[in-house]
Amino acid sequence: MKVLVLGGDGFCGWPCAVNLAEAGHDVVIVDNLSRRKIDIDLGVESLTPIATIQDRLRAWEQVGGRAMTFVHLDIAREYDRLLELLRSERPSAIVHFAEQRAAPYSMKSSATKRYTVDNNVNGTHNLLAAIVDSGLDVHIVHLGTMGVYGYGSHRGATIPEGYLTVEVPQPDGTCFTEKILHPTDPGSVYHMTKTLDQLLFFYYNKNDAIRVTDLHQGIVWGTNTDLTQRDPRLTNRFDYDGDYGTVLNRFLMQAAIGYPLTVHGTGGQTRAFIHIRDSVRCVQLALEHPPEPGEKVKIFNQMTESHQVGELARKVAALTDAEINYLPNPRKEAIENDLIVDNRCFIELGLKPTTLDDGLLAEVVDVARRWADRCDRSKIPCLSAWTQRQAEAIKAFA
Ligand code: NAD
Ligand code: USQ
Repeated sequence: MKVLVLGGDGFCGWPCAVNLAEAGHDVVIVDNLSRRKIDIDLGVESLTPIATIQDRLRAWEQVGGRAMTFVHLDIAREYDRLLELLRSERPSAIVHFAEQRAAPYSMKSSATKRYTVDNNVNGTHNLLAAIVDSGLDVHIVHLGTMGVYGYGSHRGATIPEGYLTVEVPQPDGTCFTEKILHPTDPGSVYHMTKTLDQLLFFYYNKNDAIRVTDLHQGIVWGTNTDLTQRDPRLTNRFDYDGDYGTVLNRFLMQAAIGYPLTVHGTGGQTRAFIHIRDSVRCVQLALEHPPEPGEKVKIFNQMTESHQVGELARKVAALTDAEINYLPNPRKEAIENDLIVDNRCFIELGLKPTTLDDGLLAEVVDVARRWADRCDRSKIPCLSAWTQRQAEAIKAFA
Protein backbone atom coordinates (compact mmCIF):
# COMPACT_ATOMS: atom_id res chain seq x y z
CA MET A 1 0.00 0.00 0.00
CA LYS A 2 1.06 3.62 -0.46
CA VAL A 3 2.00 5.09 2.94
CA LEU A 4 3.08 8.64 3.76
CA VAL A 5 5.36 8.77 6.79
CA LEU A 6 5.16 12.30 8.21
CA GLY A 7 8.24 12.96 10.33
CA GLY A 8 10.01 10.00 8.73
CA ASP A 9 13.47 11.50 9.29
CA GLY A 10 13.09 11.41 13.09
CA PHE A 11 14.05 8.95 15.83
CA CYS A 12 10.87 6.83 15.66
CA GLY A 13 9.96 7.72 12.06
CA TRP A 14 13.14 6.63 10.28
CA PRO A 15 13.25 3.00 11.52
CA CYS A 16 9.49 2.83 10.96
CA ALA A 17 9.84 4.01 7.34
CA VAL A 18 12.52 1.43 6.47
CA ASN A 19 10.49 -1.29 8.18
CA LEU A 20 7.40 -0.44 6.13
CA ALA A 21 9.46 -0.38 2.91
CA GLU A 22 10.91 -3.78 3.85
CA ALA A 23 7.36 -5.06 4.38
CA GLY A 24 6.62 -4.15 0.74
CA HIS A 25 4.83 -0.82 1.14
CA ASP A 26 5.42 2.22 -1.11
CA VAL A 27 6.79 4.74 1.35
CA VAL A 28 6.95 8.51 0.92
CA ILE A 29 8.79 10.29 3.73
CA VAL A 30 7.53 13.80 4.44
CA ASP A 31 9.62 15.92 6.79
CA ASN A 32 10.60 19.58 7.14
CA LEU A 33 13.91 18.61 8.82
CA SER A 34 13.02 20.89 11.76
CA ARG A 35 14.49 18.40 14.23
CA ARG A 36 17.91 18.69 12.62
CA LYS A 37 17.56 22.49 12.68
CA ILE A 38 16.66 22.49 16.39
CA ASP A 39 19.89 20.54 17.06
CA ILE A 40 21.82 23.31 15.32
CA ASP A 41 19.96 26.00 17.30
CA LEU A 42 20.69 24.16 20.58
CA GLY A 43 24.31 23.49 19.61
CA VAL A 44 23.92 19.71 20.03
CA GLU A 45 24.17 16.67 17.81
CA SER A 46 22.86 13.13 17.91
CA LEU A 47 25.42 10.97 19.74
CA THR A 48 25.41 8.65 16.73
CA PRO A 49 26.47 10.38 13.51
CA ILE A 50 23.42 10.51 11.24
CA ALA A 51 23.54 10.80 7.46
CA THR A 52 21.46 13.34 5.55
CA ILE A 53 18.04 12.09 4.51
CA GLN A 54 19.26 11.96 0.89
CA ASP A 55 22.23 9.76 1.88
CA ARG A 56 19.98 7.60 4.03
CA LEU A 57 17.69 6.93 1.06
CA ARG A 58 20.62 6.22 -1.29
CA ALA A 59 22.16 3.83 1.25
CA TRP A 60 18.84 2.08 1.74
CA GLU A 61 18.58 1.36 -2.00
CA GLN A 62 22.24 0.28 -2.15
CA VAL A 63 21.63 -2.36 0.53
CA GLY A 64 18.73 -3.66 -1.53
CA GLY A 65 15.84 -1.85 0.17
CA ARG A 66 12.67 -0.94 -1.72
CA ALA A 67 13.08 2.67 -2.91
CA MET A 68 11.47 5.42 -0.83
CA THR A 69 10.98 9.04 -1.81
CA PHE A 70 11.37 12.18 0.28
CA VAL A 71 9.29 15.35 0.23
CA HIS A 72 10.56 18.38 2.14
CA LEU A 73 7.35 19.90 3.47
CA ASP A 74 6.15 21.61 6.63
CA ILE A 75 2.75 20.12 7.43
CA ALA A 76 1.96 22.91 9.90
CA ARG A 77 2.60 25.75 7.44
CA GLU A 78 2.27 24.50 3.88
CA TYR A 79 -1.35 23.47 3.66
CA ASP A 80 -1.72 23.81 -0.13
CA ARG A 81 1.35 21.68 -0.81
CA LEU A 82 0.15 19.08 1.68
CA LEU A 83 -3.24 18.88 -0.07
CA GLU A 84 -1.53 18.67 -3.47
CA LEU A 85 0.65 15.84 -2.16
CA LEU A 86 -2.39 13.89 -0.99
CA ARG A 87 -4.08 14.39 -4.36
CA SER A 88 -1.02 13.28 -6.32
CA GLU A 89 0.11 10.38 -4.10
CA ARG A 90 -3.38 9.14 -3.09
CA PRO A 91 -2.05 7.26 -0.01
CA SER A 92 -4.07 4.54 1.69
CA ALA A 93 -2.49 5.36 5.04
CA ILE A 94 -0.51 8.13 6.73
CA VAL A 95 1.69 7.60 9.76
CA HIS A 96 1.96 10.90 11.62
CA PHE A 97 5.15 11.40 13.67
CA ALA A 98 5.65 15.04 12.62
CA GLU A 99 5.50 16.98 15.88
CA GLN A 100 7.85 18.74 18.28
CA ARG A 101 8.22 15.91 20.77
CA ALA A 102 10.35 17.05 23.71
CA ALA A 103 8.63 18.15 26.92
CA PRO A 104 11.70 20.06 28.22
CA TYR A 105 12.13 21.87 24.88
CA SER A 106 8.45 22.84 24.98
CA MET A 107 8.97 24.37 28.45
CA LYS A 108 12.16 26.34 27.72
CA SER A 109 10.58 29.71 26.94
CA SER A 110 7.39 31.32 25.73
CA ALA A 111 8.84 31.06 22.20
CA THR A 112 9.26 27.27 22.41
CA LYS A 113 5.84 26.88 24.07
CA ARG A 114 4.22 28.82 21.22
CA TYR A 115 6.23 26.98 18.58
CA THR A 116 5.23 23.59 20.02
CA VAL A 117 1.53 24.49 20.08
CA ASP A 118 1.58 26.10 16.59
CA ASN A 119 3.54 23.26 15.05
CA ASN A 120 1.78 20.29 16.64
CA VAL A 121 -1.82 21.49 16.67
CA ASN A 122 -1.69 23.12 13.21
CA GLY A 123 0.13 20.13 11.73
CA THR A 124 -2.46 17.66 12.96
CA HIS A 125 -5.37 19.91 12.01
CA ASN A 126 -3.95 20.62 8.55
CA LEU A 127 -3.64 16.91 7.96
CA LEU A 128 -7.25 16.26 8.93
CA ALA A 129 -8.60 19.19 6.91
CA ALA A 130 -6.53 18.17 3.87
CA ILE A 131 -7.85 14.61 4.01
CA VAL A 132 -11.40 15.98 4.00
CA ASP A 133 -10.56 18.35 1.09
CA SER A 134 -8.94 15.53 -0.88
CA GLY A 135 -12.01 13.30 -0.59
CA LEU A 136 -9.71 10.31 0.01
CA ASP A 137 -10.37 7.53 2.50
CA VAL A 138 -7.07 7.55 4.38
CA HIS A 139 -6.25 5.75 7.62
CA ILE A 140 -4.20 7.99 9.95
CA VAL A 141 -1.90 6.26 12.42
CA HIS A 142 -0.86 8.95 14.88
CA LEU A 143 1.88 8.80 17.48
CA GLY A 144 0.37 10.14 20.66
CA THR A 145 1.71 9.70 24.17
CA MET A 146 0.97 7.86 27.41
CA GLY A 147 1.42 11.32 28.96
CA VAL A 148 -2.12 12.33 27.91
CA TYR A 149 -3.44 10.36 30.90
CA GLY A 150 -1.15 12.21 33.28
CA TYR A 151 1.06 10.91 36.04
CA GLY A 152 -0.99 11.84 39.06
CA SER A 153 -2.20 9.03 41.23
CA HIS A 154 -4.58 6.70 39.42
CA ARG A 155 -5.05 5.14 42.85
CA GLY A 156 -4.24 1.67 41.62
CA ALA A 157 -6.70 1.84 38.71
CA THR A 158 -5.64 0.38 35.38
CA ILE A 159 -5.37 2.93 32.57
CA PRO A 160 -7.64 1.68 29.78
CA GLU A 161 -6.86 1.97 26.06
CA GLY A 162 -8.20 5.48 25.57
CA TYR A 163 -11.77 5.19 26.72
CA LEU A 164 -13.33 5.02 30.15
CA THR A 165 -16.82 3.72 30.86
CA VAL A 166 -18.58 6.12 33.19
CA GLU A 167 -21.97 6.19 34.85
CA VAL A 168 -23.84 9.45 34.27
CA PRO A 169 -26.51 10.28 36.86
CA GLN A 170 -29.97 11.23 35.51
CA PRO A 171 -32.46 13.62 37.15
CA ASP A 172 -34.74 10.66 38.00
CA GLY A 173 -31.98 9.02 40.05
CA THR A 174 -31.11 6.39 37.44
CA CYS A 175 -27.78 6.27 35.58
CA PHE A 176 -26.74 5.60 32.03
CA THR A 177 -23.32 4.35 31.06
CA GLU A 178 -21.18 5.95 28.40
CA LYS A 179 -17.69 5.45 26.98
CA ILE A 180 -15.80 8.74 27.08
CA LEU A 181 -12.23 9.70 26.24
CA HIS A 182 -10.19 9.10 29.39
CA PRO A 183 -9.76 12.47 31.17
CA THR A 184 -6.52 14.17 30.20
CA ASP A 185 -3.92 15.52 32.61
CA PRO A 186 -0.93 16.79 30.60
CA GLY A 187 2.32 17.49 32.43
CA SER A 188 3.93 19.88 29.92
CA VAL A 189 2.98 22.10 26.99
CA TYR A 190 4.19 19.32 24.68
CA HIS A 191 1.95 16.74 26.37
CA MET A 192 -0.91 19.26 26.25
CA THR A 193 -0.64 19.40 22.43
CA LYS A 194 -1.17 15.64 22.34
CA THR A 195 -4.37 15.99 24.36
CA LEU A 196 -5.54 18.61 21.83
CA ASP A 197 -4.69 16.21 18.98
CA GLN A 198 -7.01 13.67 20.61
CA LEU A 199 -9.91 16.09 20.45
CA LEU A 200 -9.17 16.95 16.82
CA PHE A 201 -9.28 13.24 15.94
CA PHE A 202 -12.50 12.77 17.92
CA TYR A 203 -14.18 15.61 16.03
CA TYR A 204 -13.04 14.72 12.49
CA ASN A 205 -13.86 11.08 13.08
CA LYS A 206 -17.38 12.04 14.17
CA ASN A 207 -18.00 14.67 11.49
CA ASP A 208 -16.14 13.29 8.48
CA ALA A 209 -15.74 9.61 9.37
CA ILE A 210 -11.94 9.89 9.13
CA ARG A 211 -10.38 6.61 10.23
CA VAL A 212 -7.78 7.15 12.94
CA THR A 213 -5.63 4.96 15.15
CA ASP A 214 -4.04 6.96 17.96
CA LEU A 215 -1.05 5.25 19.55
CA HIS A 216 -0.46 6.35 23.12
CA GLN A 217 3.22 5.57 23.20
CA GLY A 218 5.47 5.36 26.25
CA ILE A 219 9.12 6.44 26.38
CA VAL A 220 11.04 4.85 23.52
CA TRP A 221 14.49 3.48 24.33
CA GLY A 222 17.23 1.80 22.30
CA THR A 223 18.55 3.18 19.07
CA ASN A 224 18.79 0.84 16.09
CA THR A 225 16.70 -1.90 14.56
CA ASP A 226 18.08 -4.76 12.46
CA LEU A 227 17.34 -2.75 9.32
CA THR A 228 19.03 0.50 10.43
CA GLN A 229 22.10 -1.60 11.30
CA ARG A 230 22.51 -2.74 7.71
CA ASP A 231 24.74 0.20 6.80
CA PRO A 232 26.34 2.98 8.90
CA ARG A 233 24.48 5.56 6.78
CA LEU A 234 21.17 4.09 8.01
CA THR A 235 22.07 4.59 11.69
CA ASN A 236 19.31 6.06 13.80
CA ARG A 237 19.68 9.17 15.94
CA PHE A 238 20.53 9.02 19.66
CA ASP A 239 19.48 12.08 21.65
CA TYR A 240 21.28 12.55 24.96
CA ASP A 241 21.07 16.28 25.69
CA GLY A 242 19.00 17.81 28.51
CA ASP A 243 16.13 18.77 26.20
CA TYR A 244 15.70 15.84 23.80
CA GLY A 245 17.42 12.94 25.56
CA THR A 246 14.92 10.63 27.25
CA VAL A 247 15.56 9.10 30.61
CA LEU A 248 16.69 5.52 29.98
CA ASN A 249 18.85 6.28 26.93
CA ARG A 250 20.37 9.16 28.90
CA PHE A 251 21.22 6.90 31.86
CA LEU A 252 22.81 4.34 29.51
CA MET A 253 24.84 7.02 27.73
CA GLN A 254 25.86 8.61 31.06
CA ALA A 255 27.02 5.22 32.34
CA ALA A 256 29.03 4.74 29.15
CA ILE A 257 30.96 7.99 29.58
CA GLY A 258 31.35 7.90 33.38
CA TYR A 259 28.87 10.71 34.13
CA PRO A 260 26.78 10.26 37.32
CA LEU A 261 23.21 9.27 36.43
CA THR A 262 20.91 12.30 36.56
CA VAL A 263 17.90 11.25 38.62
CA HIS A 264 15.33 14.02 39.09
CA GLY A 265 14.17 14.27 42.69
CA THR A 266 13.89 10.94 44.46
CA GLY A 267 13.36 9.01 41.22
CA GLY A 268 9.89 7.92 42.35
CA GLN A 269 8.33 8.79 38.97
CA THR A 270 6.89 5.74 37.21
CA ARG A 271 6.75 5.83 33.41
CA ALA A 272 5.83 3.48 30.56
CA PHE A 273 8.57 2.22 28.22
CA ILE A 274 8.89 0.54 24.85
CA HIS A 275 11.95 -0.53 22.86
CA ILE A 276 12.39 1.08 19.43
CA ARG A 277 12.05 -2.36 17.76
CA ASP A 278 8.63 -2.85 19.33
CA SER A 279 7.61 0.72 18.48
CA VAL A 280 8.30 -0.02 14.80
CA ARG A 281 6.43 -3.33 15.00
CA CYS A 282 3.41 -1.71 16.68
CA VAL A 283 3.09 0.91 13.93
CA GLN A 284 3.09 -1.85 11.33
CA LEU A 285 0.46 -3.83 13.28
CA ALA A 286 -1.73 -0.72 13.59
CA LEU A 287 -1.45 -0.08 9.83
CA GLU A 288 -2.39 -3.66 9.04
CA HIS A 289 -5.47 -3.52 11.31
CA PRO A 290 -7.24 -0.28 10.40
CA PRO A 291 -10.55 0.73 11.94
CA GLU A 292 -13.64 -0.25 9.94
CA PRO A 293 -15.40 2.56 8.05
CA GLY A 294 -17.51 4.46 10.57
CA GLU A 295 -15.61 3.05 13.56
CA LYS A 296 -14.65 5.54 16.28
CA VAL A 297 -10.99 6.44 16.86
CA LYS A 298 -9.01 3.35 17.87
CA ILE A 299 -6.70 4.05 20.80
CA PHE A 300 -3.87 1.66 21.71
CA ASN A 301 -1.48 1.96 24.64
CA GLN A 302 1.84 1.44 22.89
CA MET A 303 4.04 0.40 25.80
CA THR A 304 5.41 -2.88 27.06
CA GLU A 305 6.43 -2.21 30.68
CA SER A 306 6.42 0.38 33.46
CA HIS A 307 9.38 1.30 35.63
CA GLN A 308 10.32 3.82 38.26
CA VAL A 309 13.08 6.22 37.23
CA GLY A 310 15.11 5.51 40.42
CA GLU A 311 14.76 1.76 39.90
CA LEU A 312 16.11 2.16 36.34
CA ALA A 313 19.06 4.18 37.61
CA ARG A 314 19.88 1.47 40.14
CA LYS A 315 19.62 -1.22 37.46
CA VAL A 316 21.95 0.68 35.12
CA ALA A 317 24.34 1.40 38.02
CA ALA A 318 24.45 -2.28 38.95
CA LEU A 319 25.24 -3.20 35.35
CA THR A 320 27.93 -0.58 34.78
CA ASP A 321 29.19 0.59 38.22
CA ALA A 322 27.91 4.09 37.47
CA GLU A 323 27.28 6.58 40.28
CA ILE A 324 23.83 8.05 40.84
CA ASN A 325 23.24 11.75 41.38
CA TYR A 326 19.89 12.84 42.87
CA LEU A 327 19.18 16.32 41.47
CA PRO A 328 16.54 18.99 42.09
CA ASN A 329 13.72 18.19 39.69
CA PRO A 330 13.42 20.81 36.91
CA ARG A 331 9.86 19.61 36.28
CA LYS A 332 6.67 20.25 38.18
CA GLU A 333 5.56 16.62 38.51
CA ALA A 334 4.46 14.19 41.19
CA ILE A 335 7.35 13.00 43.35
CA GLU A 336 6.00 9.49 43.08
CA ASN A 337 3.20 7.86 41.11
CA ASP A 338 1.78 4.48 40.25
CA LEU A 339 1.11 3.41 36.65
CA ILE A 340 -0.82 0.31 35.70
CA VAL A 341 -1.56 0.18 31.99
CA ASP A 342 -3.77 -2.01 29.85
CA ASN A 343 -1.88 -2.86 26.64
CA ARG A 344 -3.93 -5.85 25.51
CA CYS A 345 -4.73 -4.47 22.03
CA PHE A 346 -1.19 -4.96 20.70
CA ILE A 347 -0.63 -8.21 22.58
CA GLU A 348 -3.82 -9.59 20.99
CA LEU A 349 -2.54 -8.47 17.57
CA GLY A 350 0.58 -10.56 18.12
CA LEU A 351 3.16 -8.19 19.68
CA LYS A 352 5.83 -10.13 21.58
CA PRO A 353 7.20 -7.49 23.97
CA THR A 354 10.93 -6.84 24.08
CA THR A 355 11.38 -6.17 27.78
CA LEU A 356 14.29 -4.57 29.55
CA ASP A 357 17.03 -7.14 29.75
CA ASP A 358 20.67 -6.72 30.58
CA GLY A 359 21.76 -7.69 27.05
CA LEU A 360 19.69 -4.97 25.42
CA LEU A 361 20.76 -2.39 27.99
CA ALA A 362 24.39 -3.34 27.39
CA GLU A 363 23.84 -2.97 23.64
CA VAL A 364 22.86 0.70 24.10
CA VAL A 365 25.84 1.26 26.44
CA ASP A 366 28.09 -0.18 23.69
CA VAL A 367 26.65 2.20 21.08
CA ALA A 368 27.20 5.10 23.47
CA ARG A 369 30.79 4.02 24.29
CA ARG A 370 31.55 3.80 20.59
CA TRP A 371 30.55 7.44 20.05
CA ALA A 372 31.56 8.78 23.48
CA ASP A 373 33.98 11.30 21.97
CA ARG A 374 31.04 12.98 20.20
CA CYS A 375 29.36 13.73 23.53
CA ASP A 376 29.38 17.34 24.76
CA ARG A 377 29.13 16.93 28.54
CA SER A 378 28.00 20.52 28.98
CA LYS A 379 24.78 19.63 27.14
CA ILE A 380 23.81 16.83 29.54
CA PRO A 381 22.15 18.80 32.41
CA CYS A 382 18.40 19.37 32.14
CA LEU A 383 18.10 23.13 32.54
CA SER A 384 14.61 23.70 31.18
CA ALA A 385 12.54 24.47 34.29
CA TRP A 386 8.76 24.10 34.39
CA THR A 387 8.28 27.18 36.62
CA GLN A 388 10.35 29.89 38.29
CA ARG A 389 10.34 27.81 41.49
CA GLN A 390 12.10 24.89 39.80
CA ALA A 391 14.50 27.30 38.04
CA GLU A 392 15.55 28.76 41.40
CA ALA A 393 16.06 25.29 42.92
CA ILE A 394 18.34 24.29 40.02
CA LYS A 395 20.27 27.56 40.35
CA ALA A 396 20.72 27.14 44.11
CA PHE A 397 22.05 23.59 43.59
CA ALA A 398 24.54 24.52 40.86
P1 NAD B 1 11.74 13.38 16.41
O1 NAD B 1 11.80 14.81 16.80
O2 NAD B 1 13.00 12.61 16.35
O3 NAD B 1 11.00 13.24 14.99
C1 NAD B 1 9.93 14.07 14.58
C2 NAD B 1 10.16 14.36 13.10
O4 NAD B 1 9.08 15.19 12.64
C3 NAD B 1 11.46 15.13 12.86
O5 NAD B 1 12.19 14.53 11.82
C4 NAD B 1 10.98 16.54 12.48
O6 NAD B 1 11.86 17.18 11.58
C5 NAD B 1 9.61 16.26 11.88
N1 NAD B 1 8.65 17.38 11.99
C6 NAD B 1 8.31 18.09 13.09
N2 NAD B 1 7.42 19.02 12.78
C7 NAD B 1 7.16 18.91 11.46
C8 NAD B 1 6.33 19.62 10.55
N3 NAD B 1 5.60 20.67 10.94
N4 NAD B 1 6.31 19.23 9.25
C9 NAD B 1 7.07 18.19 8.83
N5 NAD B 1 7.89 17.50 9.63
C10 NAD B 1 7.93 17.85 10.94
O7 NAD B 1 10.70 12.68 17.40
P2 NAD B 1 10.45 11.13 17.66
O8 NAD B 1 11.09 10.77 18.91
O9 NAD B 1 10.71 10.39 16.42
O10 NAD B 1 8.88 11.17 17.91
C11 NAD B 1 7.97 10.99 16.84
C12 NAD B 1 6.54 11.05 17.37
O11 NAD B 1 6.37 10.03 18.36
C13 NAD B 1 6.23 12.38 18.05
O12 NAD B 1 4.93 12.78 17.69
C14 NAD B 1 6.30 12.05 19.53
O13 NAD B 1 5.41 12.87 20.24
C15 NAD B 1 5.89 10.59 19.56
N6 NAD B 1 6.48 9.89 20.71
C16 NAD B 1 7.85 9.80 20.86
C17 NAD B 1 8.38 9.15 21.97
C18 NAD B 1 9.86 9.04 22.22
O14 NAD B 1 10.26 8.54 23.29
N7 NAD B 1 10.72 9.46 21.31
C19 NAD B 1 7.50 8.56 22.91
C20 NAD B 1 6.11 8.68 22.73
C21 NAD B 1 5.62 9.34 21.62
N1 USQ C 1 14.11 12.20 34.13
C1 USQ C 1 15.14 12.03 35.06
N2 USQ C 1 16.41 12.27 34.65
C2 USQ C 1 16.72 12.63 33.38
C3 USQ C 1 15.68 12.78 32.43
C4 USQ C 1 14.38 12.57 32.85
O1 USQ C 1 14.91 11.70 36.22
O2 USQ C 1 17.91 12.82 33.08
C5 USQ C 1 12.72 11.94 34.54
C6 USQ C 1 11.77 13.09 34.27
O3 USQ C 1 11.74 14.02 35.33
C7 USQ C 1 10.45 12.34 34.07
C8 USQ C 1 10.86 11.00 33.48
O4 USQ C 1 12.26 10.86 33.76
O5 USQ C 1 9.86 12.08 35.31
C9 USQ C 1 10.62 10.86 31.99
O6 USQ C 1 11.28 11.90 31.29
P1 USQ C 1 11.66 11.71 29.75
O7 USQ C 1 12.37 12.95 29.29
O8 USQ C 1 12.35 10.41 29.55
O9 USQ C 1 10.23 11.55 29.06
P2 USQ C 1 9.08 12.61 28.72
O10 USQ C 1 9.45 13.99 29.02
O11 USQ C 1 7.82 12.11 29.35
O12 USQ C 1 8.94 12.50 27.14
C10 USQ C 1 9.25 11.33 26.38
C11 USQ C 1 9.26 11.74 24.93
C12 USQ C 1 7.87 12.20 24.51
C13 USQ C 1 6.86 11.12 24.83
C14 USQ C 1 6.93 10.69 26.28
C15 USQ C 1 6.10 9.47 26.56
O13 USQ C 1 10.22 12.78 24.71
O14 USQ C 1 7.86 12.48 23.12
O15 USQ C 1 5.56 11.57 24.55
O16 USQ C 1 8.30 10.31 26.60
S1 USQ C 1 5.44 9.46 28.17
O17 USQ C 1 6.52 9.63 29.14
O18 USQ C 1 4.81 8.17 28.33
O19 USQ C 1 4.51 10.57 28.30
